[in-house]
Amino acid sequence: GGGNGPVLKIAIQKSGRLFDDSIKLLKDCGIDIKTGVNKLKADADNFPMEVFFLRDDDIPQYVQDKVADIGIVGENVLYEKDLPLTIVQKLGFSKCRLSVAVPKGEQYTGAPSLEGKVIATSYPVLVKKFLDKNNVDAQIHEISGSVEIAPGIGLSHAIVDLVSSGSTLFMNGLVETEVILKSEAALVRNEELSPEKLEILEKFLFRINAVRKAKN
Ligand code: PRT
Ligand code: ZN
Repeated sequence: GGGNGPVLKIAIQKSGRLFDDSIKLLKDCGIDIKTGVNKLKADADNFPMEVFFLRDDDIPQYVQDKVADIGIVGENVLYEKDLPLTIVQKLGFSKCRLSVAVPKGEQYTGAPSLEGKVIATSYPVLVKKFLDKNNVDAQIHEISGSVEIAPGIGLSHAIVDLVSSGSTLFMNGLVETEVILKSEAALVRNEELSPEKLEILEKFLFRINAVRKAKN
């Protein structure tokens, strides 16, 4: 920020589970930004970086479209969007898993147990891939939130949703039966960055690695 030189534009989540750790990562890297309510973007004071605050779901597309050069997003969202973006660095936070869960007491011996069933999920692309890989024919019912209530209200036989502690599943009488994907926050980049931007990215990555090494 500040000068007229090239800046690296980074997209991070506006608020939610990725926000605090994304901001902390920048801070630990010595990059000072002013966050504010309803701010869409902010310049770093002491590093050639501009920060965009977005819904996590929009981050892969913005990086793909070069609105942002790099972004921090969960692997679950990245793979669901299925865009040709490269992970530059996994970041070790916001860890969770995308799992199949069924009502307690229901049999589940593997993907074939889903044959002919209805599965509620917010991750239709990843579920479809999982079903196809296992040659299972099932109906995917896409819902955007509160997936865990679907079996209880008769909407589906099973769900595929993100799990971290497992308490949401437990409270809804569901049991996690198979992990489809392990996920954590990742730094992604656009494939076609200018040499100047790549140089800034290298500096940023160097700092990220120093921070991560200091923690281990
Ligand atoms: O507004 P915006 O679209 O940006 O945010 P969002 O509401 O879509 O996402 P947000 O902030 O909830 O999550 C952002 C990212 O955090 C996800 O894409 C994951 O990569 C990661 N993450 C890590 C999680 C969880 N852990 C998690 N537990 N995202 C969601 N959950 C939910 C899950 O969907 C379920 O409802 O938490 C519940 C389960 O948690 P447990 O602890 O009860 O198992
Ligand atoms: Zn989201």
